[in-house]
Amino acid sequence: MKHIPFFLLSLAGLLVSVVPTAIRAAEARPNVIVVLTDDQGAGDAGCYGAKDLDTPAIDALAARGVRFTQFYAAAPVCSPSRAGLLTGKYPLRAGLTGNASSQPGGKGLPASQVTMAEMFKAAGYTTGHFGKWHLGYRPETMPNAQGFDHSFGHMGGCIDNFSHFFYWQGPNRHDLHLNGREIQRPGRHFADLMLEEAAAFITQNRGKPFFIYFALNMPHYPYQGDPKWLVRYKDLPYPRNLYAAFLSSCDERIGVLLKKVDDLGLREKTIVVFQSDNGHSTEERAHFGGGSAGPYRGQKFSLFEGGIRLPGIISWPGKIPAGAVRGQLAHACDWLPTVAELTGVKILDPGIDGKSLVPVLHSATAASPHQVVHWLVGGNGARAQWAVREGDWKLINNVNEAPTTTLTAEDKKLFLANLATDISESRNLAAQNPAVVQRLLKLHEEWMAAQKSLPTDDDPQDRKGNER
Ligand SMILES: [Ca+2]
Repeated sequence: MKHIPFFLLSLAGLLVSVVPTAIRAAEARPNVIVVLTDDQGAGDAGCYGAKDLDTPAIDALAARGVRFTQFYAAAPVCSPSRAGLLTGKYPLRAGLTGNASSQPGGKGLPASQVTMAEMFKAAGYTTGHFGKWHLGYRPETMPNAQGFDHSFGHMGGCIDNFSHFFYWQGPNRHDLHLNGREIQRPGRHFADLMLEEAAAFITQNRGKPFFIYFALNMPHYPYQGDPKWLVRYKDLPYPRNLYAAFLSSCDERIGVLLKKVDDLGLREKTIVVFQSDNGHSTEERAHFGGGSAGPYRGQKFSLFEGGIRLPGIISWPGKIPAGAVRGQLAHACDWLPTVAELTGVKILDPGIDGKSLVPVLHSATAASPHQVVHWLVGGNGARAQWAVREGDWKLINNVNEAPTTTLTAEDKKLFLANLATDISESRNLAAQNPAVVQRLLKLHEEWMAAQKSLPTDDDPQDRKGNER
C-alpha cells in the first residue's frame, strides 16, 4: 500500500463516495419519451377538434397530461423542425434551415450541435432512436454519433412502409438501418418494426432511466393505412379517407407504445412529449391533401399557422396536471429545457433558444416564456421564408402557400396578421399598420444580425423544401 501514491488513494476514495450517489440520482430520474408524428395536420386529432377521424391514443395522452393550444413547431418542414426539437435551438442557429439530403453522404444537422440525446446520455440515461431521422446521412451526423446508444430506422425523408425503399424519386434505394448498418426486413410494416425495437429497448432498460426519440414517419406519405381503418373511413371523401386511415393507424401504434410503458409499471416514471413536426402535406405523393389545419390557414412548407401551429402535449402522471389545456405560446425548442428541468438533467449547450415550460405546465395564468418568436426556412438569403411573432402580431416574409394560393405578389412579400382578431390569417393588415410592420421587420433584422457569425453546414442543394 505504501507504494500507491496518495492522489490515487484519494481518487479511489472519491469514486467510492461520489459515484454511488451519482448513480442513485440517475436511477431515480424519470424516463423521457418524445413521440413525433410526421405531417400530422394542426386539426387532425380528436382533442384538437377533429370530428371525422379517431385518435384515441393521442386523446388519452392529452387526458393524462397538458395539451397546448398555441404550440409551434420550429419549422414547417421535416428536418429543421426536428433540428429545433432535438437541440432546443432555432433551426438557423442549429445550422439546418432546410431539409437534409435523403441520399447517403448527405449533410444534415452539424455534428457539433448538442442534441437532447447527448444531454440525457451525459446524465447517465440510455438513449434510443426509433423511426425517421432525416438529420444527416453520413456517419458523423447519423443517430449513433448524435447521442443515441441505439438506433433503428430510416435516414432519409420517407420510405415505403413495407419495402423500406425511399419514396420520393429515383434512383431506388433501400433505407433501413440498425445502429448505422443497413438491414433487411422486407414485408414488415415499418412502424411495427419500430414498436418491436422500442419494446425490447424499454424492457431491457426498465430498471434504469432511458430516453426514447420515437419519430413516426406517419401520416407522412405514402398513405398506407391498415385495412381495418380503410374500411372504417370508406365513406369519407378521397383523399381524406386515405389520410384518416393512415393517421388512425399511426395513433394506434402510439397506443401500443404507451401501453408497453404502462404494462411494465413505468407510467408514473415516464415523461411523454408529443408533437407533429409540421402541418399536413398537399404534395402530389400525398394525393394533394387529406389532412386538415382546422381553423388555420396554410399547410406543410408554409409559415401560416397551418404549417407550424400543431398538436403539442406533455404528460407525467402524478407530477404535472392531467387533462389540462394551456393557451400560452409554447415552442418545440422548449421541450429540451422543459424535460431537463423536470428530470434534473443539466443542459449542455448554454446557447439554446427554448425556455422551460414548467411554470406554464402548473399554471394556466403564468406568462408564456416567449414575447417574440422567430422562424426561418430555406437558408438565410433574400428568398428565405421567415416569420416573426410578437404578441398577437405575426409578420411573414416570402409566404409559401400551396399552388392554389389566392395571395397577390404583394401579400406574398409581406403578410401581417393579428392572431387575436383573425386566427385564420385571412387578411393582410400590412398596408394598414406600417408601424407594426416596421417594428416586426426590425425584430427580424436584429435577430438575423445576431446569427451572422454562426457556422452552418446547411447544404444549399438541400434548401428546396423537398424530401430529397
Ligand atoms: Ca414532416
